[in-house]
Amino acid sequence: MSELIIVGMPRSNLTRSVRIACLEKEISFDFTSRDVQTPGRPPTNALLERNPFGTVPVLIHGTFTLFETAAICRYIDDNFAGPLLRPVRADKVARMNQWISVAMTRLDQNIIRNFVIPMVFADHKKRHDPGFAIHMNQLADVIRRDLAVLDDAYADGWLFEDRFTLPDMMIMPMLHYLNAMPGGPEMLADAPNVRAAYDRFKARGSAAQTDPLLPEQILKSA
Ligand SMILES: N[C@@H](CCC(=O)N[C@@H](CS)C(=O)NCC(=O)O)C(=O)O
Repeated sequence: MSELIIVGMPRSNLTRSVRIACLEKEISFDFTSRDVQTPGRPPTNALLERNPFGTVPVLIHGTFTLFETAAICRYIDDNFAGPLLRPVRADKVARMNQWISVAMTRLDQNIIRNFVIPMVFADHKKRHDPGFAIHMNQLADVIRRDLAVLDDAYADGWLFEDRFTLPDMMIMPMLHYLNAMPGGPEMLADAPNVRAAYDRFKARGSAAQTDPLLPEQILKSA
């Protein structure tokens, strides 16, 4: 068993970001979903002992336990040998922290919590409710505006040109879910630099190894 353990769920976009960071850092780790709650259920006591907020991912490194995706990703980059997952210059590090903050506070909310999750879990009746459709269209407009901002930021490749860095590792798994939603591919088509980055992401080994392999029936029904 490795001394580094990532606790989370394969379908969790944030758990995926952390697993991608470990793979890109080329460090060995164990990934476990043991004692993690099933969807819609309250956090298990075992998870609450590791993270009192009851969310994943959680990192366990020997006797050290850490929650919050951004903190975990930075810990992985700073504490292990391997390729650097961030830029070097101080101003660029500050810019990276800006994008991490945008990813964690804005994009995760707008794309995953407000759009993807309600879309996936809406039942047949809800999906045919005109009020729901209007609401989802408004949320889609917010995402389109976010993608337009990102499109400028991805004009030169990744956020930091040819270096695949931590905020890319946070944003790309969100786009994976967005692309699987009705209207998602069209939203990405309107942001061609983001789309190109997403296509490069899909070709990476770390993306393939962490692909949540979305169940076909969930996507078709969304
Ligand atoms: N701010 C937290 C958010 C973590 C989060 O919301 N994780 C989701 C999975 S992607 C989760 O644990 N959801 C289950 C729940 O909230 O009960 C972080 O950055 O790690």
